[in-house]
Amino acid sequence: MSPAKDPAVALPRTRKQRKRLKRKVKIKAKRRAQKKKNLKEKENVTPLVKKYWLQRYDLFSKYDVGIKLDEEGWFSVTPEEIAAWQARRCAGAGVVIDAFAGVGGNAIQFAKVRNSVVNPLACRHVIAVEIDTHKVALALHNAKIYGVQDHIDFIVGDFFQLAPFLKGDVVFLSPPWGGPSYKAKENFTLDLLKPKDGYSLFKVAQAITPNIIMYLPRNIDVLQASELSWLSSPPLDIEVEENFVRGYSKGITIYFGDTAFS
Ligand code: MGP
Ligand code: SAH
Repeated sequence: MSPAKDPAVALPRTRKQRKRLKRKVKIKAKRRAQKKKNLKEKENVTPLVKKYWLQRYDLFSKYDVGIKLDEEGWFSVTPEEIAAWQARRCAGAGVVIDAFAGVGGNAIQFAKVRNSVVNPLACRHVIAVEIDTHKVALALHNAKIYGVQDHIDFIVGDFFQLAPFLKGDVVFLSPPWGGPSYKAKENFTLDLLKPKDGYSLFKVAQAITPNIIMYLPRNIDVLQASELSWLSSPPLDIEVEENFVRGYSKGITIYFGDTAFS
């Protein structure tokens, strides 16, 4: 067999074969570069962030496209699978207010549902409120990666001050839980939420709409949180759901009003 005919040493002869080989080489080089980038990144993350960095693709499936987070963003962002589920749960809502938008984990998924073929009317627009200017910049950047920036209005400000001026069909509340040390409490009560307790927060949201979704710690006092539904007369419908990623519990979502059993 001549060397040219030996498949082991055969060189690509047709244009198509050459193109395919070029593409393969490019992909391999890209993978190598990404691996190198990841190793460098791993060395640079703070000890606190390391655990969350290892879960980066659960947080944002498009992480490698250039997602950016700050330290609080790393430990607070809602994992993508959970955020996507919560977004699907408020199908039919025209405007969703994400009161504590962080680096955009939830806002992006709320805005994405709009493009859904299954329900083209779902979650038309997102109003994303966030007090930290830097986080808003990160959230906008991340929203661009997912191509949903045109469906989100980012507002820099304090939700408690802005609430009286906001209109929406659903309010989503994922406030700070006081950092990763929230787990130290056996029973996480509503007064531990930041910057204000859960009752005050709920009342402020309720003035906008009874359709409220709260993302809370997995050690939340569920009975106490469920009692928020009694702040309305008649009491709001309520549904409590535990959220898992890869079999690990990550948080509890409570749906009130029309978002319950939707
Ligand atoms: P975690 O318990 O700190 O991480 O957060 P993990 O990987 O479950 O660690 P383990 O050691 O307990 O197994 C779990 C999830 O809770 C995060 O992915 C965030 O979605 C959410 N979360 C955590 N914190 C501290 C906050 C917070 O302050 N606010 C909000 N809204 N979400 C948070
Ligand atoms: N769901 C978000 C994470 C929210 S973490 C995500 O998936 O990315 C809670 C966020 O609330 C933090 O980013 C914090 O800066 C913001 N925050 C704290 N107090 C606030 C207030 N009064 N109004 C609006 N945002 C606030």
